[in-house]
Amino acid sequence: MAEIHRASTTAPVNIAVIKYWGKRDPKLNLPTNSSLSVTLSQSDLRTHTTASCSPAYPSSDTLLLNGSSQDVTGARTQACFRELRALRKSIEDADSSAPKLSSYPLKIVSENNFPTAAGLASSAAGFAALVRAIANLYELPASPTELSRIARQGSGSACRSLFGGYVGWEQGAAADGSDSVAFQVAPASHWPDMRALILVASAAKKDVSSTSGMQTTVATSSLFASRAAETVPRRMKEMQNAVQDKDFEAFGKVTMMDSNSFHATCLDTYPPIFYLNDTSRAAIKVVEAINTAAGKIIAAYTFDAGPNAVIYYLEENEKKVAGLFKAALGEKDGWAGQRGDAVEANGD
Ligand code: 2P0
Repeated sequence: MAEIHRASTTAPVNIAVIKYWGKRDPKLNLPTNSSLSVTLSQSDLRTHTTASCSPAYPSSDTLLLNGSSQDVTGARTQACFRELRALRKSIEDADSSAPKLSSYPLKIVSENNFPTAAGLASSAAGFAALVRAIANLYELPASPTELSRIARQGSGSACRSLFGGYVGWEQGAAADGSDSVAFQVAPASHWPDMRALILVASAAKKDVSSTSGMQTTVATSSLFASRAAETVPRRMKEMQNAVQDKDFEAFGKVTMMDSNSFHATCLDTYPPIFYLNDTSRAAIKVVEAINTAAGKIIAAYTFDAGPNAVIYYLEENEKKVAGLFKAALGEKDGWAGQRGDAVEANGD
């Protein structure tokens, strides 16, 4: 029987507190601004991926996501496969006894335990897991930084899911994208009492995909240029300082203001893009009420390309934030909550 080589990994969802929105190079997923995220790692917000290859497999590569067959002929998936195969090929060229895995068809099987394409960064965890599973299969000595450069080509935000804790993505300047990689701002252990409450307002697929939405924003929004050139560079520094100093008030304020700024550029896009809905706005009001009652910022909301809210808070304020949220929104508004910690990415 022909041999089958196999490796598995998991990758966590990351939720940006400084948002990536806009590409200067759509082919390589090179962004118009740097971004910063917190890696969430509750057990049910991960992608689990097994990569295998065998000379006995049918001739083309395959990808199964949550049991359904996916197209792998797209340029992004192909870019990841091509880069990983080239790295494997260099191992095989240097060592004639190494199995010729790079020439075998790949079979990728992935499972998400959260709504796909509903603004919960499914593509981030998905491409991060795909790239690391194949890197493990090929026994590549690649660093997380190197893997982040490859995963970025699958989906921009995926590069941030190769690290744990607090993670930046440097926009870089090189035309080939070699310096557009993720870096760890701080491990989760640096600020371990950070918590995230995920409020799922809708698990439906979003109307406007991030990829097309951000291209329309770059082409039409007049707010966008100042966000990319001035607002985000300033906030990247403020956010890194807030994380280093474990200053929740600064972290929370920048998080909320950057979410607002991102959604303002969406509204400023023509035709406008509406990701927030009435339920999202109700969540913003609850956060404002919590912070007003506390006399300081103890909760911070952020929204990605969809209506679902992520609320960051510190463990010491669990009752005041998560407790109050459940009481205020309850079941009637259709929110489903999930609690998570900021933890390390899987390092395997
Ligand atoms: C982020 N988002 O920083 C921002 C905030 C959505 C809003 O990264 O085209 O799926 O695959 O590079 O990574 C969503 O964009 O876009 C995203 P592509 P991606 O998390």
